[in-house]
Amino acid sequence: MATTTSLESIKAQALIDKENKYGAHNYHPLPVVIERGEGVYVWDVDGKKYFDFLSAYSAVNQGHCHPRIINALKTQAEKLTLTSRAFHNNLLGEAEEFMATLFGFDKVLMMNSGVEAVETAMKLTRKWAYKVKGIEKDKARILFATNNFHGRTISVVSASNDPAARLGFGPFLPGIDSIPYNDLEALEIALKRDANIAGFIVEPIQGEAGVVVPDDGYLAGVAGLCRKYNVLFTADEIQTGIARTGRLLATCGDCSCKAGKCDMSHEVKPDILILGKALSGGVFPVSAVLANDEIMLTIHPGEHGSTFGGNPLACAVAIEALKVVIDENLAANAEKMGTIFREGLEKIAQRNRLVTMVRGKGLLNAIVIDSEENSFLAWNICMEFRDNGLLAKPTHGNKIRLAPPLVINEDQIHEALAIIEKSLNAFM
Ligand code: IF1
Repeated sequence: MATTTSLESIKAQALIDKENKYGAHNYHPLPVVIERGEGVYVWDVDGKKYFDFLSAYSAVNQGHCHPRIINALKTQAEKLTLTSRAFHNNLLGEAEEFMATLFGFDKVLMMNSGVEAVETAMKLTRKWAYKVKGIEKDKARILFATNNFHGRTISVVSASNDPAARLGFGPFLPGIDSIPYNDLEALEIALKRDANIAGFIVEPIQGEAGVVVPDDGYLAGVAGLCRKYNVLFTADEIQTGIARTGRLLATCGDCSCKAGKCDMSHEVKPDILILGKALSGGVFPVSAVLANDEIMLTIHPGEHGSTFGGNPLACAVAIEALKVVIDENLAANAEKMGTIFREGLEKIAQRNRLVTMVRGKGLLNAIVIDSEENSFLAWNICMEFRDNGLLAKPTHGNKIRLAPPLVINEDQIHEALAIIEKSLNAFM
């Protein structure tokens, strides 16, 4: 991949060189070295300020270093950080109650990274299949959508069809099938054909695929079909959840849970809900799996867990991060700012033929650039964004994800749109 390094300072270049020398080469970052963040902004090591339009892949929905979340972290860090689950801690029950009530499930299982929560959902799906659904030992299958992204462990990349994620990592986990995304007919055919299917795990919007928003009614259709065939519907809301798409969850309908306290009348209620990323406001790795008793209680002591899962620091941070989302009405702001932002992007697309498509929901958006997936154009556009004070990253070659922290205001949206247009015009 082309790396334009001409504009880096000597200081930044030295830090990049150090990473290259001592770090594994499992990433290809945009050449910018960030050392500070506040709200929608980050600053590099030379003091240059940028709009952050990646938000650490939607982990810093509440904005960088939100004072309330940092305060919760600091206060708890001075008191107790880790007990392991060999003992109880005074915050785990609090955090579980808060999340269970807010999202409308009986129980919560806390983990750390997103992919661990996906693995947890897979284990729950299998356990439920054997203990409740009555599938014969070792016969349970889990269905995924093609072009999914659920994380990087071997069992989770077993469900991926991205060659880069899989090549050289086989053999893969058996018992996995996939069907096209946004295709209810394919789902029903698969469910009808094989009674050993235990669950369907799907993203409400496919993030890595380039912010692919399914048709209206797709998720409701998924929920309905899963119910009809007695199959667990798992929504991976690691990226779409926590107000990112303009609702508390992308699977929320127009229910009355805007102020918290889910009334369980979700338009599309998954059987298993997976959260991560912004569950901690990007302050600390925290993930969680939510489900009702019939599913969650199939796992018994000794069958699953994690040293750090549910630690008091994570609990304190997650509770505060969720309270911030509610108190600051971030879902409503994401909806409103997202609409203004997409309107602005559509206008840019009318004036600049490099933008062939604008898509997204709330503040999870992407533009498609008129180039081949393997061209450097989108990368070079992101370099121009950087030079003009905005950070974003291409996905799948020719798509650029645009997802600022949800605390962004209207003036900032217009300022960012001006940077985006100016940068795109440099390539005309
Ligand atoms: C990276 C993508 C985003 C996720 C969903 C599970 C996970 C993710 C829906 C795993 C993680 C991240 C990981 C990050 C890139 C990023 C990403 F482009 F790869 F797809 F956000 F769009 N489910 N997504 O989006 O969570 O274990 O990472 O905590 O660098 O791999 P994790």
